[in-house]
Amino acid sequence: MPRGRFITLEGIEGAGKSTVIAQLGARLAARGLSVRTTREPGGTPLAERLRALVLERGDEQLAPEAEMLLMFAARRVHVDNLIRPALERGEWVLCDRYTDATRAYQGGGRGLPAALIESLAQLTHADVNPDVTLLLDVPVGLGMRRAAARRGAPDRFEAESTAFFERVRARYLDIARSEPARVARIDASQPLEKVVADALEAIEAIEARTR
Ligand code: Z5A
Repeated sequence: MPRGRFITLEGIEGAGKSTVIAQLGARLAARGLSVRTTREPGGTPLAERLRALVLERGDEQLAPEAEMLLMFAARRVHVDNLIRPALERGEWVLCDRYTDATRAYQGGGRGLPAALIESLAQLTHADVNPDVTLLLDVPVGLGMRRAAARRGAPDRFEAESTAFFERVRARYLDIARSEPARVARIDASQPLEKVVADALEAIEAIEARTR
């Protein structure tokens, strides 16, 4: 049984990841592929409970280090119970966020050292890394407007400043520049149909190179 493909979607809030992943999943399934869509933090019952803990705006302090460790704890549960088994069954896993989000949010946004994040990534999922990452890139103002138009009370991240999201976006763009063989930047300010078409094209281009 050939291993499936692990495809991650990344970007700041309001970039359109949830919307695009649903359409990509349907388009890939229509080609006869077995597709599993999931998200981080979360994706399994236990990891979803960790998601609720890390996103809620409580009274207690949650230091950047604690936030990062909760992200990796949820990720390990997700990898062991959903992602790795699905890939071994030959499925294509489409995941809304993965470790690039930790690099961008906890590294770029919160200022934690990149070396620390890489050593935890190695410890958590040395054998499970994305084949393709689609960075849905939008200017921060547009992402914030889209997200604000849709949500209720803001969670801990949605309450962050524009400067925070500018740092997150900048780190994502650095990752895309430094790993062009894996990461494709998609202009997600375009109409949805064009974003989905560009995403499919990027998957095909990276697949063709690695075949
Ligand atoms: N986080 C972290 O810090 N570290 C980590 O390691 C991980 C995560 C894994 C929750 O993530 C938070 O966790 C996240 C980072 C942190 N916080 N933030 N910010 P999440 O992915 O669940 O939350 P999110 O990024 O806030 O999701 P989102 O706001 O739902 O963004 P989205 O999925 O990219 O957007 P969307 O829901 O698909 O689209 C938003 C709206 O725009 C919606 O009304 C769409 O219809 C519309 N839309 C989408 N695309 C278009 C286009 N092309 N044109 C016009 N309108 C569009």
